[in-house]
Amino acid sequence: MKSKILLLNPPIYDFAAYDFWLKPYGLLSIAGYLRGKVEFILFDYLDRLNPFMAKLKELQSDEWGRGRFYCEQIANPPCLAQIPRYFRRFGLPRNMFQHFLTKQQPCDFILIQTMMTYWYKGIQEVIEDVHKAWPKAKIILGGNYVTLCSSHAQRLGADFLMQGIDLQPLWEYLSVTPDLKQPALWEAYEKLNVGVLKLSDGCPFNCTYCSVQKVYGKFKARSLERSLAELQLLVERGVDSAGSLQVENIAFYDDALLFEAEKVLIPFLEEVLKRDVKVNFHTPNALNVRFITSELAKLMVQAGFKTFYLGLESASLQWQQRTGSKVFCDELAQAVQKLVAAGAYPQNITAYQILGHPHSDIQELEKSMRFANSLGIRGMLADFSPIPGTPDGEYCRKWVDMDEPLFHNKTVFPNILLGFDETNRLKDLQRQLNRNIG
Ligand code: B12
Ligand code: SF4
Repeated sequence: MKSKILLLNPPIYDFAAYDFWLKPYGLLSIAGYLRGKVEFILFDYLDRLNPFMAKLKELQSDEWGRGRFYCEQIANPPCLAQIPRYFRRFGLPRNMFQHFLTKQQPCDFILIQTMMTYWYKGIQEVIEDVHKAWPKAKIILGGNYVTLCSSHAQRLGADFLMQGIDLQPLWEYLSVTPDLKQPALWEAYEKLNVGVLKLSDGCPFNCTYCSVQKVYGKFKARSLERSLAELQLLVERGVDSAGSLQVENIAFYDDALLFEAEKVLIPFLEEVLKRDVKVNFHTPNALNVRFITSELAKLMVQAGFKTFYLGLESASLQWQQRTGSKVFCDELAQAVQKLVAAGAYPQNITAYQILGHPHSDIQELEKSMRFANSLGIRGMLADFSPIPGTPDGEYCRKWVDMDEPLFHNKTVFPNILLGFDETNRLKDLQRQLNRNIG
């Protein structure tokens, strides 16, 4: 008999959360490898197409499929009591899941997606509910939090932690042989309007604030054939009974989407054009502008890329060199020119800059914001989240207890480092600068 698995994407406990093309992609990928070999059901607390959220007007998607989550205000955790912001729980109400559990026959295994390290309270909540309703079910955690904070995660009461990216221990625990050619299990959703793709793993850079190379290693392309099969699945999956396309937006979760483009992204996009696939592509995870050539920019625009998020972080050369030299200012300026010449709209191009980095003293953030603005594109402040095990994250032990993941929260660290007033001043300035961009 096939075992039965519940796929679970927990709610988010945070000061802020927004559906910026958020999908539990690790979880769906694991489930895809087991397609046909086990029985699945999915409960996604963050699915905005669930009728409970879909009916709420204020949660409607914007033109690219992003939007707000349903949320409830809750008390700040005691260690964050000093942070002058409201703490909230984002996602479907808890009693919906409790009711769901009582309606179903218990599953053998529960696979839970973990994402930001500082979101573990949502995992605690769902483990508590599963334990109560289905005491015999085996709970498995995998993903970013488990990988970066494994000793903390061990205290949550799960039965098995899938740490890192070598999945062999998971297959042994589940006693199934995966089919690694299978795409993610997108059909687990009844309705879908946003999809995710990842054409590669890892990154050739090793920025001092980032964990990617430590976890995934250097850049490695995924199978093009599998990515194309996944694109096909998403596009077909999105056609409703009336024949209209629902998956209109696809976000890339790659860390280095443009690296070795001739081997990875270019062949993929050429196939997109050949198959006449009509979707909007987005790059919420910053692109490295160093790799944007005029030809690549043209191909991206032609294939359907609509929003471009570019990693700048700081315009200070000293800061850039101190943190890994992933990008320099002239490279950003040239990339913007090429994208605009290729037909991208400047108001859809955004440069990310880190707010509250521990080396802010040499970052010249305000000057950097004005520099990005002078290129005619939008800026977005990416609040710094200190990550344990990275040089910059470890340096933050000077200010916070890094063994408590709540202190990795991106709202918390900039507030502790710079203070509430300065953080707000910089955010206001960014809003003001963006006003003169289309
Ligand atoms: C996509 C992404 C985002 C998306 C959102 C993703 C989401 N659904 O929430 C966006 C762009 C919005 C985003 C935003 C941010 N992000 Co981000 N993001 C990522 C990225 C690239 C992938 C995460 C992901 O979806 N992984 C799942 C898929 C893609 O992984 P996979 O390879 O298929 O998974 C393998 C294994 O991990 C495992 N696995 C994965 N999931 C599961 C689940 C189960 C059950 C099992 C068994 C196994 C398993 O199996 C897979 C097979 O090998 C990671 C970096 C990375 N490469 O992991 C950073 C990362 C998670 N982000 C990070 C950061 C810093 C941020 C920001 C704070 C940046 C900023 N300042 O704005 C914000 C925070 C947003 C917020 N609201 O708080 C940090 C982590 C920070 C932290 N403290 O946890 C990371 C690790 C990058 C880094 N700099 O090191 N991010
Ligand atoms: S380029 Fe991006 S993904 Fe690569 S190490 Fe630097 S921040 Fe991380």
